[in-house]
Amino acid sequence: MRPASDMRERSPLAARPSPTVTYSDLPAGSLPPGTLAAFGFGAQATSPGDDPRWLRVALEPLAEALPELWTIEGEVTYGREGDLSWSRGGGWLYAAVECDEAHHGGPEGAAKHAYELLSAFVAQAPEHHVQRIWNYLGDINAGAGDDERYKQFCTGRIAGMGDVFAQGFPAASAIGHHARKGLLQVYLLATDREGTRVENPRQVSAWQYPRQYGRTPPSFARATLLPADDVLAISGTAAVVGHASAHTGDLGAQLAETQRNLDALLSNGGLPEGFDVRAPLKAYVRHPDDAAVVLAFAQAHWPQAPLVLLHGDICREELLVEIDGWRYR
Ligand code: 3EB
Repeated sequence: MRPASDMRERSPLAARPSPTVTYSDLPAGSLPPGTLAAFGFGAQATSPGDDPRWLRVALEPLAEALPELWTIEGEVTYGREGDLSWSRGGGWLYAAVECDEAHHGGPEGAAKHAYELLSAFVAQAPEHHVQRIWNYLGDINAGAGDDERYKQFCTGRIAGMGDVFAQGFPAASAIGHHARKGLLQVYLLATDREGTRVENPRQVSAWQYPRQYGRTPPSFARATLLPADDVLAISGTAAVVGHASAHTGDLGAQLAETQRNLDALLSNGGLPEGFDVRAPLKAYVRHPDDAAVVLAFAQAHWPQAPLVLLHGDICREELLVEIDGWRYR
């Protein structure tokens, strides 16, 4: 039997490359041609005007952060329907939901609402293979034991995921913001062909986490190789080994463990080693005072990789840093 990647190469659709992800200055006033989505970071980000493709991410930058730009070759159409914004072009779909927990009874209800909207939208779209999804909620570690807000979010997320996610979970990040109370932001990248999920042999798959991490295990894959086979979309990656958090209280050791996990994902996904100039990364840092250490680590190990450093809480209280991003071939 031929490997799946070989079959993809024979499909006429497979020639269509993945969106290009960069951190770049936006021209004033309007988004550049081919923009599928654009993200500003934090309260000071400059909006290009009322455009459904633009999202203000509720995480504050801890160093200078240019906007994140997703571009494709070809025409992009876009619109808004209630809490949901979308854009599509070249076989790619961006969709985002922003909502207020107060209208949905808390983090569980808000997550269910957001995922129901996204699932329903994606289900009727030709681009119904969700590859990658991002989640930002406030006070992520508030609440004790099974009532921790992140765990409530996980329960609502799986409840709202429809059949579109039944084929397997997308790569994801779930990060705590410090912006408007009750704000939930969820956005995704989907496409018209199946990607390849990649797990990390150093880690238990998240959906198989044991009961101690909550009633509902988190529903995400560690990474996705996008169908054009040209880029690995890497989930939020932290110092988790097996299912346990490693190196509580030790930022340097957590960074080194995170790097081993990232390297394992590259290797398991069949990507070349390391993060070069075509590997835009994000580091989420729990304590702003740790930003300089995280930045120095990234500069020492991935000097070429574009990096955005954000103030974000990791979904396990003992974890100090998490890194995600893209690795193009
Ligand atoms: C971990 O490895 C750290 O719930 O979507 C990383 C990426 C984590 C995504 C999610 C959670 C999520 O378990 C936490």
